Amino acid sequence: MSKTACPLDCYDACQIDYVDGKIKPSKDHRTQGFLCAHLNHYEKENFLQTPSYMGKEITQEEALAKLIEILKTTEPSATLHYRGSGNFALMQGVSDHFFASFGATLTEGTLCDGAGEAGIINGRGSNKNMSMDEIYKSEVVIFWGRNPHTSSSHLLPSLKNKKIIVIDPVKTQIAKSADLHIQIKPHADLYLAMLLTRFAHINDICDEAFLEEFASEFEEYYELTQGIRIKATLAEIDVTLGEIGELLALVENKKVAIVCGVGIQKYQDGADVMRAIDAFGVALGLFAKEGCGIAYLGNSKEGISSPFYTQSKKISKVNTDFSAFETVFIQGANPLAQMPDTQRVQQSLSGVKNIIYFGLHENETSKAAHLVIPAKNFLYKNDIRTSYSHNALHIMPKQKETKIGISEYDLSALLCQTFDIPLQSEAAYLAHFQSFAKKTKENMYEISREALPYKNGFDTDDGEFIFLEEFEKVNLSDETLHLITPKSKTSLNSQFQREAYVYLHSALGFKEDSLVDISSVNGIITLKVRVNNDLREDCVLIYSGTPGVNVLTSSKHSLEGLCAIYQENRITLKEHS
Ligand SMILES: Nc1nc2c(c(=O)[nH]1)N[C@H]1C(S)=C(S)[C@@H](COP(=O)(O)OP(=O)(O)OC[C@H]3O[C@@H](n4cnc5c(=O)[nH]c(N)nc54)[C@H](O)[C@@H]3O)O[C@H]1N2
Ligand SMILES: Nc1nc2c(c(=O)[nH]1)N[C@H]1C(S)=C(S)[C@@H](COP(=O)(O)OP(=O)(O)OC[C@H]3O[C@@H](n4cnc5c(=O)[nH]c(N)nc54)[C@H](O)[C@@H]3O)O[C@H]1N2
Ligand code: SF4
Ligand SMILES: [Mo]
Repeated sequence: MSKTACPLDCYDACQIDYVDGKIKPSKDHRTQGFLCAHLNHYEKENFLQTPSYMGKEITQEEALAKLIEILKTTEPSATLHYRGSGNFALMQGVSDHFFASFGATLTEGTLCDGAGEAGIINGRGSNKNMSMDEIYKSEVVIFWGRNPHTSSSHLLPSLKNKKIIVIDPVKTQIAKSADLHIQIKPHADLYLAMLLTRFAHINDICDEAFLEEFASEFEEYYELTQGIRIKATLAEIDVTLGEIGELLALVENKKVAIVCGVGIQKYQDGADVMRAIDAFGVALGLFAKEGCGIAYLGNSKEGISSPFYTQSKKISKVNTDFSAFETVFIQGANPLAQMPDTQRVQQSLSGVKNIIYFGLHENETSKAAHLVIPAKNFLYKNDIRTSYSHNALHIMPKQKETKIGISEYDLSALLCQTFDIPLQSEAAYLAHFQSFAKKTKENMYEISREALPYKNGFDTDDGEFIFLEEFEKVNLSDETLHLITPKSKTSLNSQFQREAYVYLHSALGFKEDSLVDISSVNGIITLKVRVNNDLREDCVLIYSGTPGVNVLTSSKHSLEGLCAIYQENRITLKEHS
């Protein structure tokens, strides 16, 4: 038996026992003896088997020779390395080292969590996450724009004896059994967070000692919350005073975890939304106390320095101008499905002379690529994995050999050798990453991070939390519909079993299986309807990974955090004729 870890882009980062050629769940306290369906079916997946050039199958040697020829005949300044936003283990970064040293352009920004992270850093000075291990110790868990049955299933067993609050426009599976579900209007969380803070103060349940020590500007912030008209705002965001009272009664004097997901921040002002939620946590004094805190999608590389050279010109991952390059090398990403504003992406890629796709699966991007190079999956290469929701570091040794595909390290080593760029051995890089963790038990390594961050105050200049001083008014009018585009249970973004439907409340009048034209300012798509009354009447739900969904989304950035804003655009519907 050998220990390894799930390589998929998921909060849980489960540990695996590889036994007799089979993937089995580890019994460690986080994985708890079960893996989700993605990994249980992993080895039956359709992985890319053969490299191809211009649609014709070629050998691995020919593919690598072609890659070298392309790079030799393109100016480095006309070469772009586009790597995905997902967290697929640390050795993915080795190709950044080659491309940056070569003089290519790399990308910055994110399709994922950047707006929320910017909000956290604006308030606290850094992004130190509440780990899953602390959530286990909480008495009350608030799932705020996070869907644990889909994206954090390993939190579920620990929830049995806790009070559960859900703030989500969708009646998710966890909402159905929660003690309180606030089925809020999308994009209304900043108002709710500010009103909760205001009523926490009025009801006298704030942690005054904590505020005095670490958040002395709280009075000014309270005044800002007083600028919100209560009755009109509650009506606008579709929350009642009763729900606010119930929430505050549930959290009073309890160990509370506020578990936020990316759902709250897919908007231009996503940073401010997160910061207002953080401020509510500050008011309750949820920092540096066991079982208390605010969990978000943490930085999986917190406390780990990169051994790779990455200094280069960088352009945004959100609205990348591919057309400015002659050669685009795409790794671990499917931008033609997952980037916002698909029509723009298609246009921008259409004139690129050499599109190279380096990934595991066939998808929209591999089909548009001139040169396709299959990667090796985690069972056939050495790697190391960290998580964005806990502090484990999992070593992922190669389990078996294959002639199919090439690892990120081997590809980079070949390119570095060809272009005379220094590169350390694979073992040296793996040892570098491992040096940031301590062995705690047989086969368990933990990164040296504080269990209860911010014990000595926030990481701001004076150790105090910095509250929002102003905020943009959000247009929540009901003339058009809100797009909700969350994660699907059956796919991991565009990998695995992808969804193909638009989900609508029956009050919108569309019949099951009918076709509907869905439009936004960016484009129009047609999808089959699934009627679902767990949605609000003002929402249109299309899961991430659904082919076509990003025709509807905007390639503008969040105001802070260089992040995509998948839910900013409003939607109109028409029966397809
Ligand atoms: N099965 C599965 N697991 C995954 C993934 C996957 O594709 N499939 N993707 C992985 C990745 S890349 C990520 S980033 C994580 C993200 O996983 P999560 O953080 O859970 O993010 P989402 O599923 O996008 O959204 C979570 C919830 O936010 C709600 N929501 C949407 N808009 C709003 C809003 O305005 N306000 C509030 N309060 N709630 C809102 C949605 O209804 C949804 O229930 O999941 C990872 N895990
Ligand atoms: N509408 C909408 N769009 C979204 C989102 C949303 O919620 N709604 N979510 C956004 C978010 S949070 C994210 S993170 C992005 C994700 O979007 P992408 O980063 O494009 O991720 P995936 O769709 O998961 O595609 C992953 C690709 O990486 C390849 N791959 C997997 N493992 C490896 C490996 O080990 N090596 C190599 N070389 N390749 C590998 C797979 O074959 C696949 O092609 O999508 C974003 N787009
Ligand atoms: S829950 Fe997440 S980490 Fe665990 S097996 Fe599934 S995809 Fe992998
Ligand atoms: Mo993500």
